[in-house]
Amino acid sequence: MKVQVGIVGAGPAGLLLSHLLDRAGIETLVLERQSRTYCENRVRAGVIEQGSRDVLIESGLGERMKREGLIHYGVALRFGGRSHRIDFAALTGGKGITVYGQQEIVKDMIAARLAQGGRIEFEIPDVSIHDIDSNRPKIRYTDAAGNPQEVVCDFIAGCDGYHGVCRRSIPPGVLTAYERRYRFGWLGMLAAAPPVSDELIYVNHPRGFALLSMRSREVSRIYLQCALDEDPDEWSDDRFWEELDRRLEGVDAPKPQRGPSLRAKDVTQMRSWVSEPMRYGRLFLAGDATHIVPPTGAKGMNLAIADVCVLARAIAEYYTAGKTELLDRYSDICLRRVWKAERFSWWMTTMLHQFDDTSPFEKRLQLAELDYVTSSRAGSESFAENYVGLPLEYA
Ligand code: RFL
Ligand code: PHB
Repeated sequence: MKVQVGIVGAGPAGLLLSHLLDRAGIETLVLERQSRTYCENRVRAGVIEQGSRDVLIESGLGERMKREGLIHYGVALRFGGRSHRIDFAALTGGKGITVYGQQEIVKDMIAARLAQGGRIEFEIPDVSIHDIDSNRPKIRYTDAAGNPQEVVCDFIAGCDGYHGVCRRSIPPGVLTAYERRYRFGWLGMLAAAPPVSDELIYVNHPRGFALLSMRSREVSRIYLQCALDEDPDEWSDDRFWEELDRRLEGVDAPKPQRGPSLRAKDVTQMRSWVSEPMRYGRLFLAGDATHIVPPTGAKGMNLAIADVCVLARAIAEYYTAGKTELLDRYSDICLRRVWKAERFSWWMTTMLHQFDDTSPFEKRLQLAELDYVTSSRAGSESFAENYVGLPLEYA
């Protein structure tokens, strides 16, 4: 079998790449380890940057997001017992973010691909990639009927997340990894409870960070800073809500309306990690397969979207004009944006969480930083510009 671009992974990166290439008349095959149901129900990101929203709408994937997504023009940073609103619209010339679940985007993308005759094969457990440093890279796997398959590609896109096979198929010594791990996690709850506020609230409290987000006007998504080895089963709904109330104490303390969990609580590890370069031979890595940010800045899926926008354009330029310049610069172009998002996510994580090894001096600095960000025009402008998303660059 032959296909122009073989894509490993049907997360936001792989699906959007397949969609964008299809619009440029380029044929793809997407291979995914998990089932369609699993991919469509994995609760992860919730915040879509202005630029990602624009890409989804321009490429014809935004209809349901436009109807059901909630547009927010600000967030609150809460510390010292008070909330401080950052007004994105005023600070960024009218930009905002859209709150719309990643699994809804994934559903929309899968539906669009299949409606257009796109090929996605789910539940493929044994993808392997070969000859990536040649002009005829290959993907081998066993299809659903149990038949071994070999697909010869012009290019392979590794969109298979942190635990995927693609990055691990690059010979040792080629990649350099930069990493920072945090000694805490986020305990997440999805609850049938109306959000306490129209916008997200990020909380710095001596008992630990909290984030009040949402999925709709009826469903809240809330996170509490927790230990890395926290056992979610030890958290009843009541215990979770009580702890949240403690972290919201103070003047004008929001009083969330409680509701039952809609699914098991989960613990997310916090990590900053970049593997460079994002390309080896005819293998191009995108999204979580090549960089991870802690979720505090809400950047992971947005970076995945930005990567594949550049990659789709570079591959299209190869087929239409026979040029490889953009492909050759893919990694450099993406990494500039990746590192700025790494910086912002690390900075927000550092500013908002309790660290077990910080001195009283550093704790005061953290509060001074929050005070600066919320009271100075320059401070809040920089926060707002990064949160709504830096411009997508193609050169
Ligand atoms: P994904 O979504 O992990 O998709 C990779 C796909 O590859 C498949 N796969 C394989 N397929 C075939 N063969 C193999 N060997 C394979 N190995 C893996 C996997 O099954 C999967 O379907 O990566 P992608 O597409 O790069 O997308 C990245 C985003 O999913 C991720 O960055 C975000 O979820 C991060 N994130 C957030 N990002 C935002 O932009 N805004 C947010 O508000 C936000 N909040 C979050 C988040 C991530 C979180 N968690 C759980 C880590 C909140 C949380 C709690
Ligand atoms: C979410 O709604 O899941 C969410 C929102 C903002 C973040 C991270 C996660 O920074």
